[in-house]
Amino acid sequence: MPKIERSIFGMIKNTTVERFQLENDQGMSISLMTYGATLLEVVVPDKTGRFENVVLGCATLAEYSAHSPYFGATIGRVGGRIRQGKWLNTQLTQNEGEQHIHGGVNAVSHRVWEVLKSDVENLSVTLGVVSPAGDNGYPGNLEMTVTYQLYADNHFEIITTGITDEATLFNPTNHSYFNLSGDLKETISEHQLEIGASQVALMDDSKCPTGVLAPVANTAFDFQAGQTLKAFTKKEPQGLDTPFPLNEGADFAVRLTDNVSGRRMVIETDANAIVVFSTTGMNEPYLVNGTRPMVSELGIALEPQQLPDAIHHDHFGDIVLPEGRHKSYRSSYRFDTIKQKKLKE
Ligand code: FUC
Repeated sequence: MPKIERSIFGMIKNTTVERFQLENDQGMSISLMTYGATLLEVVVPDKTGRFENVVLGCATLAEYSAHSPYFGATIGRVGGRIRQGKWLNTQLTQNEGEQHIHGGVNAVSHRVWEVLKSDVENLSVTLGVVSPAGDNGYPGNLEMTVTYQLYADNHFEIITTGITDEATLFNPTNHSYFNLSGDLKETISEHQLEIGASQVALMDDSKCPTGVLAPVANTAFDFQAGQTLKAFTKKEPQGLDTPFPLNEGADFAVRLTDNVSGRRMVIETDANAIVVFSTTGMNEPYLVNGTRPMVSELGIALEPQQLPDAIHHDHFGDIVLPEGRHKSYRSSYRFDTIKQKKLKE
């Protein structure tokens, strides 16, 4: 029987943070918490049927609030960088050099969300938060919700909505880092990465897009037929921290495959881009999932969102949320395994 287990994950400033674990009939589960509407765990079988976790996280709430690089967090109001934190006459918090990033300081990724609904019939949990007018400089009281829903066929969806009482910016994302080896056995260097993008957004030294969308053909950034991260970093040693505009009508945004465990994940989204961050060079002293220190390429963040800094480039899509208009984004994460090679008889 599908089930939802509700428990207490921890306390932050006298507020209780709850954890929900959703499990389907096949034994796949996802866990999330009310702090940052964060995805904590995704447990899926490998090709031999072994269930293991395939996302990066922290063992405790204290670690999430102290140093998590947005592991699994819901990011809002706007994911990625906004050049100089400027939108017309509005000045947003400049929290990365001169730029604004990931909604600013103590944004919704670092707040405790309210539980709006836990529905065992549909295996879904909906959380909500209000970002008050003036939050990190943004106008309008913005009401956000995030719904996590797990399906019987081993896919889950994240639906994020927003509504405001004064025009504001809205471009949320989920910032999960994946590692399909299972329980962080290997890094992701040998994972095969396919991206449904014939173009890539060029960036300057500030990591903000210049506005140019360049063809990937005959460059290292061509992931259309798939390549391992290792093959990519041979050509581009700094790794990926890169927005890819998705091809219209593409079957998928991203397909990630680990040949060793046989696990495969396909992301589909109605956002127009995927930001890929390969954690290359990210060696940190803290433990991931309470088990091993953060090392380069321990996980890959795949962030479905409208192209970053869209507000400064008309062809990047519209992220202005007008007063009273309800906006919703949906991303789906589908898991299966590739067939085991037939052994000769
Ligand atoms: C991604 C990147 C940033 C940053 C953050 C933790 O979204 O674009 O560079 O390191 O994650």
